[in-house]
Amino acid sequence: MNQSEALFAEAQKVMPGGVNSPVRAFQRVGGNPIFFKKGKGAYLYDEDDREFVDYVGSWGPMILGHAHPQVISSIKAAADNGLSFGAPTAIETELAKKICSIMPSIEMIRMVNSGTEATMSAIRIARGFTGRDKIVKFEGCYHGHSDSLLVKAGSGALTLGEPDSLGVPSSFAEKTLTLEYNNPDQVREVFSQAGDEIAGIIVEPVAGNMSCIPPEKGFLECLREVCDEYGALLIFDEVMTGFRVALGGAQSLYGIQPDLTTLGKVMGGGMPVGAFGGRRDIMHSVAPLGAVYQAGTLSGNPIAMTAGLETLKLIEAPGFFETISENTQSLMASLQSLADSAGIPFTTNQVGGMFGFFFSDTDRMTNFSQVMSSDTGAFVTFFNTMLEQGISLAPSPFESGFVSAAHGQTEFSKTEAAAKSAFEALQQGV
Ligand code: KE4
Repeated sequence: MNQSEALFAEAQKVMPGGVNSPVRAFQRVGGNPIFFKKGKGAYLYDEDDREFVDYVGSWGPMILGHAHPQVISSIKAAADNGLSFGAPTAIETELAKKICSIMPSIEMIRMVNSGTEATMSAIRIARGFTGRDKIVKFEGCYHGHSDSLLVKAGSGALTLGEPDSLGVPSSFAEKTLTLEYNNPDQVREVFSQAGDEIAGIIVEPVAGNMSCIPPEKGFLECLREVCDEYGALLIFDEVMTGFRVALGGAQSLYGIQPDLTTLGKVMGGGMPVGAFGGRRDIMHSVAPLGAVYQAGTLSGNPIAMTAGLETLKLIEAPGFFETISENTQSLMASLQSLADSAGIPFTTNQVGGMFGFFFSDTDRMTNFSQVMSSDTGAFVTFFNTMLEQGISLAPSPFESGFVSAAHGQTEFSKTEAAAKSAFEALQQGV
């Protein structure tokens, strides 16, 4: 028994599934999760001192790579002054201003402690601001685990085959209309029937929780149009895409201005941080200014703000996103070429430093049903063969992968060599 196996046995005695978030449990890929003890740059090190090239990046936050020296030293310095005061601090305003300058659609912002809190709050604001109850989301999109949004959700819910969680009152679920991603006709049809009851649309502008599915041309534009026509709010859930697919997120890439944006992951630099923000008139409805209540003990705590601010300062460097995007594109092209050489049906999607791959002969994956028709058994073989060779991918076919600024040619060469073996294993029907 190696260290991870021993630790997992202990963890399962006191935590459900031995984890603090379901998708980490390896239930979809078999075997035991690996217990890591250290990260540095593009690498993670497990309790048996094995080294892995990491493409999970803590599910997105670690765009700089693990333990970036400037982020770590800034946190250490901030910690010397105390961890949390439950009172306003200057650094909250500094980070808020920086985000508003990077994403102009955000005129005001509220810090929270997770993406779930951000999206849960944004939904409440949309309902409070419009006086309407219904919300539109898309199948395979995941917006965290608040009741209204755990309806046909992606990510861990989909991984475990439970896109609709127990414990969500039917009165909540019936207020959530779930449509097909990249299907503007269906959106227009639903709004023509119930547009005046819909408080808002929440969408991942690049879906990352049914693996990576970019928006087809016209899809986001359609969402903007129907929200304008029927007085609903357009909420871009950029928890994953914000500061990831581009500095200004997907809204800058596709040129669509949402009414509200939710953020997380990269903006915390690895610390627990989320945020929601948008039009000033809408944000004025948030307590203590307005009647939509939202609060949080550790929201905006100085340590998390320090990590986030340092991270955003570093990713503003000229060429940062161009390099990551080129590297990711090149990695996907290499994997595609290796799969083609091995005769394995395979296709990839990539936006900036975020990517997805599918064992399917569909040329371009654009929606949930296509993803569900891909060969998840082949994914499992590929995942485990890569892991055995020291390449750590997300343990689910319904998650995106992430390239950091710390990934370079050495790491890509290791990845490509491992992938060659993995595709050959699939070819031989291992
Ligand atoms: P958190 O509450 O996990 O911080 O954020 C929820 C969330 C909201 N919106 C989007 C687009 C997200 O991707 C997420 C969380 N992402 C998953 C990974 N696909 C978190 C991993 C996990 O659940 O352990």
